Amino acid sequence: MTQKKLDGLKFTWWAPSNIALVKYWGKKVGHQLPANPSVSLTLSTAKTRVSLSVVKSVETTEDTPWIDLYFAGQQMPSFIPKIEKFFKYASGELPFLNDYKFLLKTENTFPHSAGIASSASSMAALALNLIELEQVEKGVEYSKEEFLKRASFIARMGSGSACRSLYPFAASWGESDNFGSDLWAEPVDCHPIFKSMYDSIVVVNSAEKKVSSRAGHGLMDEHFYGKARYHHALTNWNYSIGWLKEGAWDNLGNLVEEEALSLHAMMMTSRPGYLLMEPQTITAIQLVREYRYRTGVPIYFTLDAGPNLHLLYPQDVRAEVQKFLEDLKKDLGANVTIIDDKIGTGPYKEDGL
Ligand code: 2P0
Repeated sequence: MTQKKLDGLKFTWWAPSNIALVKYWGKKVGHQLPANPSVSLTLSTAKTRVSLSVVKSVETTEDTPWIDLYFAGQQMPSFIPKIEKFFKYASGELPFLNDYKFLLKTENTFPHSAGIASSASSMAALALNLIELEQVEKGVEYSKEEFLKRASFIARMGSGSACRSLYPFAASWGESDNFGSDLWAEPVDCHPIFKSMYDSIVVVNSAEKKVSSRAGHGLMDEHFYGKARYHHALTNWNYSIGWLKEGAWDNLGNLVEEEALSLHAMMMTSRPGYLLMEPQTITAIQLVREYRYRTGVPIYFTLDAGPNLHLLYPQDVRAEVQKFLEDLKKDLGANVTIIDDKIGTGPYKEDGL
């Protein structure tokens, strides 16, 4: 086989995780198309580094081994099937994926089992590397805007929420009447209060998820409240876009709590149903609300499809919230950890390689 263009190339990108304010939960018919638009804040500390090397060009056969993968320095064959499935699908857009063998080295800044979804950050970082390869392969250089949009488009194929991890501060994904696409996410205008916001992630249980996201989304297809939920989410999305721009954090914070509980209500009432909150989740929700009502400090919670809480609050109340978090940790017990994160500026390429 002749030496191909991409042989020996290596790129390394970091991409952050994100936390949805308005949740994506349920898909339209097609590949990773959301049933409703969602909007998220981009995190900063919780992120994934992915370096992608093209090891060699290969003759393609049905069972060509595509990928060698290391996670935190350890060979991790169990991670490969998901990436292979992603590459197979993405090769419709990036045909060069069929012609090479790849070495992937990936690591997270947070413990693997911290209960923080790593699929968003890892698929976003991987997609950025793939678009780098595409540029070389096609001999083009995308504008920054096109580059991120293309990476968002490809990241979505690996994991829906990943397509929102490409942008600084806030991103929206999904069609509404007047904005957006189901195929990629876009940056959203947001007020300075959100750009310096904190997210303290309260990890009450770091075990593997009880239900995979993919299966969870699937439960929405036949859900009795499915249509009502999508309508609710679209309404909430519309409010959120306005409040993000205006900096109306109290309005948005209340909506964010409603969205988290609506997501969990969907899971509790699906067939089969899942109760993903733990007793400590409920205790924390009650303590956060009680603290907010008593002091007026604008701290609001949200949840992913699991028991851990994201506590969001503006920079100007950081000092008093730190004290509250110390007490919260004592109330919740010794096994609870808090990961200190904040809203960030999005992915970046590692220099010096
Ligand atoms: C979200 N989540 O909007 C929602 C809220 C979790 C709770 O998107 O099947 O890993 O890979 O598209 O993106 C998690 O689902 O699912 C998710 P796939 P994904 O962030």
